[in-house]
Amino acid sequence: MATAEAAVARAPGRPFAIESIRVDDPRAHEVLVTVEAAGICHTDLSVRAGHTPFPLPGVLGHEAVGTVAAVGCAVTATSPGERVLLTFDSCGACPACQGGRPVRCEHWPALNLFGGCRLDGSPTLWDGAGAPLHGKFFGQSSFATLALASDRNVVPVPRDLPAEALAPFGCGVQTGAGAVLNVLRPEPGQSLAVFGAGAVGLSAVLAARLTAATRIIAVDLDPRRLALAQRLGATDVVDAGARDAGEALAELTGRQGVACALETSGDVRALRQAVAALAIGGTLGVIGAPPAGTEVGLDVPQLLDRGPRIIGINQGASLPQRFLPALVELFRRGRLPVTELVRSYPFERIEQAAADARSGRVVKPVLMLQPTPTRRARTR
Ligand code: CXF
Ligand code: ZN
Repeated sequence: MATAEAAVARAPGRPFAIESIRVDDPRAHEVLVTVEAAGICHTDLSVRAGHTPFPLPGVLGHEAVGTVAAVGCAVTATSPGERVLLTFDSCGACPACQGGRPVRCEHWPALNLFGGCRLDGSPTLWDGAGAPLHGKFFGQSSFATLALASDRNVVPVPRDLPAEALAPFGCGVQTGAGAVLNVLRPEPGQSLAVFGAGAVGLSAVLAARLTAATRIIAVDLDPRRLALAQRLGATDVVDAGARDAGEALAELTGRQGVACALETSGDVRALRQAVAALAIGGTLGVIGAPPAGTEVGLDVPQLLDRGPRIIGINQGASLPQRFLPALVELFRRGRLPVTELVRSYPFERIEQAAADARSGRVVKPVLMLQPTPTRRARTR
């Protein structure tokens, strides 16, 4: 059993509380990681707000980078001292995992969202009074100085790259970039419209620049985000607050529509617009998650006439052990400049970081979990 500092989400709507907690020793396939940096994703805030079900009190955090502190007896994928990214978890044994599609793991919800404990029901975290806390959020709960992950959701990563840029690869960057590079795969000369210029949408724009798509159109309500999208490689932007996005996209494409679209905002109006924006036979990837139970209507004759494909995409349909090293190498070579999205915060400023994510002031806040030498000196 080890001691750590964690941001505990005690109850829906309550601020995070930094507390000393206890973390269980790694079992056979588990990996204990000293967390350097963890990104804040809107899913963390949605759980904290009580909109996405994960049992509280618990520790959130699901995109991180750190160093392996200890491994269970059956772990061969990594060893103590190695730097790793933390990403989503999967069981490794079900047909989807065996077929190389861990995002479709039959235990995905239990391992990543609703469980809050190991699959066998045992807790992994306890608070200072010895009461169990829910952990294993995305198989990690990395808003803590120590995270208990598994040998399937850690991916080795080089030591010479900045932690604040690496942390978001485990969810946000992988989700946006993977949707484009693994699923939509725009062909030469095709157009892609990205609805929502947050961390996921902008990662999709960055990835689209690596393809031969000739039009990359960002759609958002915030002109500052659209300016950023343009700096990152969008060829066109649509301010959906200022004009009708459907009409704007029709104009931009000579009324042909876009071959590929990606909905990252979770707004059903944007989803309808994205379907309507598709060219004949076009493909829409749906990433943004509205509240559970949300439905949208379909114009059935239009479906038959135009043959759109609508695909739900989780975590960029990524096989993390293969995809994340490739993305990190692209980052190293300056071809995926995610640093533009990131702002780092000391761990204890988690509430400010969360507020900045919610207000849209910052695209991707990243918490720095280990005190830097100057910060340590200052607190002495
Ligand atoms: C989310 C996407 C929306 C449903 C819950 C999981 N993934 C990452 O944050
Ligand atoms: Zn996420």
